[in-house]
Amino acid sequence: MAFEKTPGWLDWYAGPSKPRFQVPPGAVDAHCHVFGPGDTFPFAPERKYTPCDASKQQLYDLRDHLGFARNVVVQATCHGADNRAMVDALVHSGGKARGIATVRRDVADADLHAMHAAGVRGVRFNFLKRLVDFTPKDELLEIAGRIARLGWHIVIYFESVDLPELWDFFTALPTTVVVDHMGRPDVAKPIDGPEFALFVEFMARHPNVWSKVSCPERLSVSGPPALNGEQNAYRDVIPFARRIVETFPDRVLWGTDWPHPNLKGHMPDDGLLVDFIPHIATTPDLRQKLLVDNPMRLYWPDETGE
Ligand code: 0GY
Repeated sequence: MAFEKTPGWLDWYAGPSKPRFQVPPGAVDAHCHVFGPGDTFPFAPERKYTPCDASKQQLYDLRDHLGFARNVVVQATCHGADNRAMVDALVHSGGKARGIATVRRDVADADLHAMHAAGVRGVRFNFLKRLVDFTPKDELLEIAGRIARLGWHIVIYFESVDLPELWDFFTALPTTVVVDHMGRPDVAKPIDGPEFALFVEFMARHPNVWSKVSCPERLSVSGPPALNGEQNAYRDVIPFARRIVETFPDRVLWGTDWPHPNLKGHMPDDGLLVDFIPHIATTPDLRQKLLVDNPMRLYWPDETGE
């Protein structure tokens, strides 16, 4: 089935540069997606955007090019609760990928067990209205209770202004909770202002909460290397990400977010995104935790990074 991309859609960056920063052996790209290909794995009727194709082989080629060893493939909203493309990527990864699914209340136990066998280790609850329709909290809590029994965790995606309203719901979740992209702070606001302070407090008070310190290209107002020069790329995001990495070094993850859905303005060179890592994790010890020890503990607890 042929799909027409959303007008203005930016395709992922072909031919990314080789990063100058060498990630430690066994590093995990803990936030990335596959899209289709649409003629094999059709996009969901309820989707809010139609992307370009971004296949598992293209993802794994990027992994090798950037020097990573493993991936965590997060179900993208354009596939709704049809997890076949993501699961297909896992089963063809040779054990080098884990997955985060989207499920509805009607998911069968047998399907959850099959996904577990394929490498799924969590579900994502998404609160961005531009990406998903509303799901009642009681349905999410029911799902949370079921997946907790499998030892899975919950990934939450929300915007910082919504944290006060969602706080009680998030703190009622019975599993490890991983926040996407630091809860999307507004980096034009002061780092010590009330909004980001609330997010730091959220993590400080709840030891089951982790954060991905990903997506400078999505959060930055100051912009990409082309505007700032490589040394200053996304410089406004650095203090926010660094604060989280240094305050919670054992509860942070990093990911490329390839193929970068819904970006406006520019598509990042993934090699330069990797070169951003030493700006936010400034010592070898912090980088080892961020890129290897933490994701291995969460996704491959029975293995050590190579
Ligand atoms: C991200 C961010 C976005 C999209 C999705 O599943 C998705 O569609 O996650 C976004 O548009 O901010 O993490 O990939």
